[in-house]
Amino acid sequence: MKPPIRVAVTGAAGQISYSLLPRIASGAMFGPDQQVILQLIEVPFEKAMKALEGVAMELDDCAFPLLHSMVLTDDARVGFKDANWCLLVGAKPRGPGMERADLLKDNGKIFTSQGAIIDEVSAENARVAVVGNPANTNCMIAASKARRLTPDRFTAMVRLDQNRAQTMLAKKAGVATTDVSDIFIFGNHSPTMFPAFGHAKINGKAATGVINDSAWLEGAFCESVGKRGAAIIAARGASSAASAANALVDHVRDLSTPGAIHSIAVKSEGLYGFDPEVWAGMPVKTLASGEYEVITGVPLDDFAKSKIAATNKELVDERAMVAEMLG
Ligand code: NAX
Repeated sequence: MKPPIRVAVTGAAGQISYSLLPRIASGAMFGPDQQVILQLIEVPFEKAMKALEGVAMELDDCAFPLLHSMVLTDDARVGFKDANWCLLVGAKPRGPGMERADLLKDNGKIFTSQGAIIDEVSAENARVAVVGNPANTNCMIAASKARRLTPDRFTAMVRLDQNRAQTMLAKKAGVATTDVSDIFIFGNHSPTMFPAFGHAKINGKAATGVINDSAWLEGAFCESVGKRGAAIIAARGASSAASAANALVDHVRDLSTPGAIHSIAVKSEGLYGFDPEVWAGMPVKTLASGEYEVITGVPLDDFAKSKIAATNKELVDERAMVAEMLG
């Protein structure tokens, strides 16, 4: 058994965390020989902290062999102290009649503060994964507050979009999800993101050839991946939770698995036509060193370029709306 690592989770009493925390404690995220200390962070309200106590009681009742201990706190300085991974799930939801700009600003305040505190108190080389929406821009804001941790330590989650796209391609082709590979997500975690089907493979062959329906790929497929979150809300009466938790398990596990090829949102550095300063979904490969590199040279046709231009514009607009919070 490896010595325990510290995993901080914000929004720990929320619905995604309710699915996420048992997966972390059972070893799905860090492997079957990695003990974890869960540092669970909530807002300083009695209702939230009481709910968090209930979640911790249930985790205790699972008697997970890998769960070393838990810290329950409404103080981010305590929650992020010496954390090896900071999973930023908590965010302010969009209320009725709320403008996107207000949502960006309200969440910007949370991620400004959390980015600075993480930089100050987390472990050497800590990693941050942002789920709370608008995830890409929240991640950019948090990273902009860091002086010690480098921008590559800050990633946002687009893996749910990748997983959704993978299953939709598999269903269309009548194959197993494991037969589909190399489906990458470019851009924002929002309906503008682009699932780059042109590069996807089904049993090693070009998905475009196997499916042979470009109208579906460019139309219903892209639209369904982009609007899947809204479809879940319409059906379930609540936003994606188990699938979002599962995607975060995949995101973190693949960032710790040398050779894994997957999509994460990272600082673009100008690749694939994105503004250099925004955090955009990109294909990456995890290296033996534990770092990752963006996979370059994915060919993009005019359709792909136009989709990337649209999602880039949204990211640039979001950046402009929170400009005064950066740096
Ligand atoms: P819930 O509203 O169930 O839970 C959020 C929790 O975060 C609440 O318990 C709240 O008290 C807590 N919280 C709020 N501000 C906090 C802060 N400053 N510090 C600590 N805790 C804080 O939402 P849930 O369904 O769990 O979703 C969480 C976030 O994930 C939302 O922003 C949601 O939009 C986002 N999602 C992102 C996805 C992605 O793929 N990137 C997909 C799923 C989800 O929509």
